[in-house]
Order: sequence, then structure tokens, then C-alpha cells
Amino acid sequence: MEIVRVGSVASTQEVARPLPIGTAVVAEHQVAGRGRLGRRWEAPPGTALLASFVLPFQPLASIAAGVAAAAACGPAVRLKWPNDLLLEDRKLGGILVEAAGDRAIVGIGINLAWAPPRAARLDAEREGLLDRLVAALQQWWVAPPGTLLDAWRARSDTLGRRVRVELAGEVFEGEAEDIAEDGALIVGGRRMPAGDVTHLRVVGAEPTFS
Ligand code: BT5
Repeated sequence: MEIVRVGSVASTQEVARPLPIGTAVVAEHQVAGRGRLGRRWEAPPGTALLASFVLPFQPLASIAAGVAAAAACGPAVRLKWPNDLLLEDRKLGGILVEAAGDRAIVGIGINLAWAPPRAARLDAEREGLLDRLVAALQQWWVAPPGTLLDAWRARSDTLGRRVRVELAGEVFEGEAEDIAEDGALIVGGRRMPAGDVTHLRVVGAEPTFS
């Protein structure tokens, strides 16, 4: 993988988009870092791993990116469907996969020296983490789908939990039962191809969220 290093950019996704497959863009800072659905990704300069990888498109791209990122972070890191990285139930990192023709622009942000309130950060050195991430992406991007889905199940913090799902304006709750062959989450017998999931837990009488 060829690494292109940049200082302050709007978003590494935009820098990576025209570059060839096999390139990764790593930034010190993003002034307009993006999450999914137009949300923002925040990180003060030099405090996070902020990278976008140009890879061949594959149908389980988002699942593969999540498994690879969790593996690079270490055994304590779990996945919240589809691919949030969690450490001790708090969000440590996020993944944004955008299709660009036959390519996937895979954006990964992981908090290191700073995290927003109620989020987590990883006690790791950035260059070592980047090396592990590149190796893990190369491994998991070409893994057979069954192997990939099993790796996601093993890392999942979502399966077996009661969850609330928001999908196209509809909200409902149920148990997250499994992940389907196409990466959809199965909740109470229904397939969720996309959407936002809240993990629900009951501590005493008070529901808490992550
Ligand atoms: C994500 O979106 O989690 C995907 C984030 C992808 C960021 C990377 S950084 C490199 C590349 N270039 C980009 O411009 N983006 C990618 P989503 O699931 O929509 O979560 C966004 C939400 O996470 C926000 O609305 C905040 O609530 C929260 N958030 C923002 N910054 C955070 C941070 N540093 N740590 C934890 N949570 C954060």
C-alpha cells in the first residue's frame, strides 16, 4: 500500500477519491471530517489516526473494514453493527465506506490522544497502528465471505443484545440475532440492510445507551 501523508485537509475521503487502488491517505488534521449520513467526525490536530484507503470494491466492504480495524486495535476492541469500533462500551473509532465506481474509499478514524466526551481512545502509537491496519485490511479484504462473517460475529458487541434500530424513519426494538450473508443485521427476524443501531441495556430501572 502506498501511503500519502497530508497535513490539514477537509476530509481524507476527498483526497483519496481520485487516487489509484492500493493508495492510503493519512492526515494530521481534518477540518471537515465526515461520518455517515452527513454527520461530522471530530479530532483536534495530531490526536487521531485519520486515514482513507482506496481498495477494489467488494460487497462486504463495510464488514471487512470493521473486522480489519478491530484486529489492528487489539483484542479489547469490539464491533457495533455495522462497524463502529467500541472500547469498554464507548466509541473508539468509526468507518465510512463510500463506493466510487469499481472502488471503495474506506475511511477509518481512531481516537488516540483525545476523545470526545463519553467516547474512548486507544493507548497506541499511531505509526504502529497504521502498519497493523494496512496489514489487516490486506488480509481481510480478500478473506472468503464465510470466514469474514465469522470473524465479525466473534468481534460483535451487537449480537445477542436488545437493540433499537432506526431505518428510513421507522424505529423498532428487538434482539440482534445474526448477521446475514450480505452483511445485513437480523433483528427480531427482520433484515436491516442499513440504519442506525442503539444497544439497549437495563441497569436497575434506567435504560442506558451506547
Ligand atoms: C462514523 O460515522 O463513525 C464514521 C467516521 C469515519 C471517520 C473517518 S476519519 C478518516 C475518513 N475521512 C473522513 O472524513 N471520514 C473518515 P457515524 O457512525 O455517522 O458516527 C458519527 C458520530 O460519531 C458523530 O455524529 C458523533 O456523535 C460521533 N463522533 C464524532 N467524532 C467522534 C470521535 N472522534 N470519537 C467518537 N465519536 C465521534
